[in-house]
Amino acid sequence: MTRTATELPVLGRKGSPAPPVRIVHLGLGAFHRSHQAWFTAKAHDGAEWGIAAFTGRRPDAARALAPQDGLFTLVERAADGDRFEVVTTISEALDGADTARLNELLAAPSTAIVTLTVTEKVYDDGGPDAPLGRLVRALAARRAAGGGPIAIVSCDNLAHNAEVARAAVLRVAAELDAEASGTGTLDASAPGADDGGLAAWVRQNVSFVGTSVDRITPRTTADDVAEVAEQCGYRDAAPVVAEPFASWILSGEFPAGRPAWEDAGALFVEDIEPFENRKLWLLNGAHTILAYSGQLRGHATVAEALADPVCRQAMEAFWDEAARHLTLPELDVPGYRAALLERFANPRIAHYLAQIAQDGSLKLRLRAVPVLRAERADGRTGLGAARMIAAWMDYLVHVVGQRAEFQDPLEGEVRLALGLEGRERTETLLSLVDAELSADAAVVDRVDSLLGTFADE
Ligand code: CS2
Repeated sequence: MTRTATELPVLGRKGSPAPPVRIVHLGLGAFHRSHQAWFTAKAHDGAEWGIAAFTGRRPDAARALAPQDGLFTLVERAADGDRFEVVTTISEALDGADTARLNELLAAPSTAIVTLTVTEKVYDDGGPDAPLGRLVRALAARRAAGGGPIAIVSCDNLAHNAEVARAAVLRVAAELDAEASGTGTLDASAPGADDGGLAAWVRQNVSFVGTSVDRITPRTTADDVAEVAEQCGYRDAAPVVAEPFASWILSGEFPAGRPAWEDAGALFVEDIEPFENRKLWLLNGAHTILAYSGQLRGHATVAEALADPVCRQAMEAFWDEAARHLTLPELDVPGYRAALLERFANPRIAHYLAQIAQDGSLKLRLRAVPVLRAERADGRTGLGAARMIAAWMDYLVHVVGQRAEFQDPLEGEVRLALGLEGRERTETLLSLVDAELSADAAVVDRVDSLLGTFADE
């Protein structure tokens, strides 16, 4: 006889100790757990590398995980069934507002790594309560305590994420230095700025590691929670569902050591850029084009959109274009594309297009613009990338027409642009994605001519 969920024991460590914290993570969400926490669990020395994971804007994930000692179930959802695994590497699940604990952990020499999944837009936000502000204050605590060198590993879907993270951290550090010295704005890049100060300490002690991360992780549903209770015989308030595929490509130094992530298939490379581009353009770019074209044509998930030949052709046309700029043989673009088709078609993963459609202006900048620019530089039109941008515009018009919500870091600007009409609207929306492209009349005309491509017949 099956027991009701409330009679089941709660998932927990039951007295066995959590692994010692050596990694601090900012951005405790489903992706961190299906990816970095899982890679760490798979490393042969994973038991020596506990993670203290802090939430971002909302403390919910910490509230759900703390009563179960940081443990959670990873539901690996393959086309032919689910596999369940308890991931034990999160030693502490903490509210991001707990900066006292963050400072304490970063001050400890035993802390060797900070990983970040703070989303693309956060790197521009240096306010003191924003994750980066908190991180930089915690680095100041490490400096004061003589905690020693450390690696910061950005796991966000950004090109050059190491450099972006470095620039953001240095900017905030220079602001703190300026505050401390009361001398107004200190130029962190000026000669002599290295004489003492936090920014100088960061330059000497913090290694920024670039990564390309990949694992499709749709939002957990109430059905997933119920399934775990039924199949595993315990209560887990926060399981994570992910596809079986997982990839992590990294480049950079770990001055205080790292887990043997290669045991779980992580790849360490010298030059990460071609790998970043492959992932951002082929996977994320395809996601974005499917998200807009698919919703315009009445689909809800990636698998549904892929099954629609109109969406699939648009995606493949974009792939053909992007592939011209992914020329390293080891990128194995044909193999990567074939694997993506299989991953996207996984009928048991409900990956919602609405989730992917969020933050479009920023995602297009990373996923469509580089391909469009590269095509233009080679004397071609960049039709596939332009179609992705046009689909975003049509989607926004549709959503706003329905008085539905949309999420974008430039929401205010987007809404203003949507108040315009015709080519002017196209040009203004395009300027929010890329100012230079919007100054190119041929690109504006091209995008404008592609509006309506995915109108539902
Ligand atoms: C998606 C990504 O939501 C999105 O924008 O494209 O989250 C994607 O699922 C992951 O990068 C896969 O690794």
